[in-house]
Amino acid sequence: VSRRKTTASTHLPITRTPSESTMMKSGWEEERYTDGSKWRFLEHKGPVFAPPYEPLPGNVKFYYDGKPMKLSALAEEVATFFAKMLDHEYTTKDIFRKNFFKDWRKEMTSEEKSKITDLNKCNFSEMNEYFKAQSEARKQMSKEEKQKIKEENERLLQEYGFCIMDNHKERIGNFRIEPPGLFRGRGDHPKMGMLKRRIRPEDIIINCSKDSKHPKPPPGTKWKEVRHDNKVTWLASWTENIQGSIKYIMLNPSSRIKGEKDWQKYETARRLKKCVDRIRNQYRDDWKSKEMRIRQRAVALYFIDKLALRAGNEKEEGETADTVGCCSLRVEHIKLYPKMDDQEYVVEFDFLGKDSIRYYNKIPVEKRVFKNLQLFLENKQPEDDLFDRLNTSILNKHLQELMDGLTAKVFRTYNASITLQQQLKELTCPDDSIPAKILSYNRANRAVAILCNHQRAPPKTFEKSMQNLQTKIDEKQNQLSAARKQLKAAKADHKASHDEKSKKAVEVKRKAVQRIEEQLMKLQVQATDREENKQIALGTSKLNYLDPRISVAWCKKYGIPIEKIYNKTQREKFAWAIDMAEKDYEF
Ligand SMILES: *[C@@H]1O[C@H](CO)[C@@H](O)[C@H](O)[C@H]1NC(C)=O
Ligand SMILES: *[C@@H]1O[C@H](CO)[C@@H](O)[C@H](O)[C@H]1NC(C)=O
Ligand SMILES: *[C@@H]1O[C@H](CO)[C@@H](O)[C@H](O)[C@H]1NC(C)=O
Ligand SMILES: *[C@@H]1O[C@H](CO)[C@@H](O)[C@H](O)[C@H]1NC(C)=O
Ligand SMILES: CC(=O)N[C@H]1CO[C@H](CO)[C@@H](O)[C@@H]1O
Repeated sequence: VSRRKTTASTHLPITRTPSESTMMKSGWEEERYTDGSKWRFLEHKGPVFAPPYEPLPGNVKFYYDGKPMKLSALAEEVATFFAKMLDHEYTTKDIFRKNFFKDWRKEMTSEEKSKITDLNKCNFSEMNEYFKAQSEARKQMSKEEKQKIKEENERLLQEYGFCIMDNHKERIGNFRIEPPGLFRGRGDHPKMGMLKRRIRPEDIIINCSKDSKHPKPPPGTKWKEVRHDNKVTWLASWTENIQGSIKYIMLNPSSRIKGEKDWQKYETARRLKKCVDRIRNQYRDDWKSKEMRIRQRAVALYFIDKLALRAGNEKEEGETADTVGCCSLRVEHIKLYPKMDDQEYVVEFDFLGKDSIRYYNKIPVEKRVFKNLQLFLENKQPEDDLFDRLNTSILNKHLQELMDGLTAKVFRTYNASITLQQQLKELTCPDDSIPAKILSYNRANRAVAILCNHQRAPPKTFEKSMQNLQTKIDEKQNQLSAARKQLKAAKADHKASHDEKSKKAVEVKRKAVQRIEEQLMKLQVQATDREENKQIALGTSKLNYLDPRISVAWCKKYGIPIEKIYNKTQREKFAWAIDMAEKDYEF
């Protein structure tokens, strides 16, 4: 029996239904194949490629060393990527300029190459002006023109945005291939400025079933390969040239198969909850081990459990930005304080984590952990590894032995979800108004985001929007005192005359005061929420670490509309949970 509805999948009358014997039914999902395959039938139209390059009009010139110079189409295209970014800080950075210039020269004709030898002599300002004017023109487009673009997008979505997987029509997540451009990367990425190449049909591997209508490559081109691998769920893949990583076209998060993956993730975290005590006891024992490698592993595991640190990159980091995870921490990233203020055994962490986000934290640890850390630091230089007998693959292997499917991320998911559940229990007052309850929800969410180190820079518009809100609050307060005065006057009037008309007037005024009080409260709650949210990003934890069934169950319990917690995209992603959460779901 199907328990699940999604906005995107519609049942199609296709007769290739898998036979019952190859399916098992468990939990909410409709069908899963016992032989490890993900589908029996897969049909789609392939990706939508970025539009071809349109050469610049003749009057827009590039200047080299003060003189106009006509570039070949390839060189001109790459130059426009730089010209478009001219106002961005990136184009002033040495690494960016160096990488760009090196890759740009590869696209030049030999004549251009011999002439253009110094980026500082290149003048892109006319090109930059041209793109600015174009973007301005796009903003000024008429309603009809905008409508036309919207219709074209809708047509592409209808044609390419869906596939048929078994007997479902499913939304595809990212069916458009990113246009070429210059790689940015986060933080001080050593590859910033490099040319992100145009992806062509010849780069694409298509995955679909043998007996489906295969997608057609654009006229005059060929796919790299068409394969029929039903052990995977991607529809197309290619290798991007900057990091050499494989990119995939996948189903939308709202699809059946993505929902199942999400569901499994939280089920794994729930399994950890059952055995976390055993794991904790074991790593505590291991702090006393005679073997250094076991002690290091046990201390790292303690950090992952207690601080929700990431394990670190399995690949050699070398070429990418200098970010670290637990296993790759270096001596320079921690400081030990036997005593700090009124706390003992304090460890101070300061390093750049994933996406170059700074992790800074001071926490007291257990004495045995502290002594071990002192031991690990002995005779080491700042740039030496803290855990010299440990790497990410060793740790991950150990986690697998502790529990099937266990990774550092499962600890994050587990701690995030259980923290949300505990916080919701603690913070929600049944008698609160709906806005106050939502504030409690956001506070619980915030506790998790802090745990996961999901910081953000305060938005540029922060002060301004707080001021606007404060103005609104002041106005409401004035309205309220005026309304209260009117109520008082009406009461006095009623006391004097005792007639029906004045009684009614009191009622009307009383209601008005009540309404304004509610509006004021709503604004005040909003201001508190926004202030507390200044430097915390709630989205990542909400989307990736919090079991949505906890939120859904909370909403059902307190009669909060789900729309107050999840926006449209989030509701699509969590359709599986919204549809199934029991009233009293416990993580
Ligand atoms: C670049 O060219 C524009 C004219 O297209 C000129 O106004 C500007 O001064 C030039 N910039 C430099 C740094 O030479
Ligand atoms: C989650 O992490 C916090 C912060 O380190 C820790 O204090 C807490 O004990 C953890 N909770 C659970 C249930 O693991
Ligand atoms: C991790 O350490 C083990 C044992 O020392 C070694 O065999 C393995 O190659 C290392 N892996 C990485 C990715 O460094
Ligand atoms: C929903 O919220 C996320 C942030 O969590 C945001 O990125 C997304 O654009 C929002 N979607 C809609 C439809 O508002
Ligand atoms: C070339 C390529 O795309 N290979 C991938 C095929 O799919 C498997 C499973 O998803 C990947 O592991 C390969 O890297």
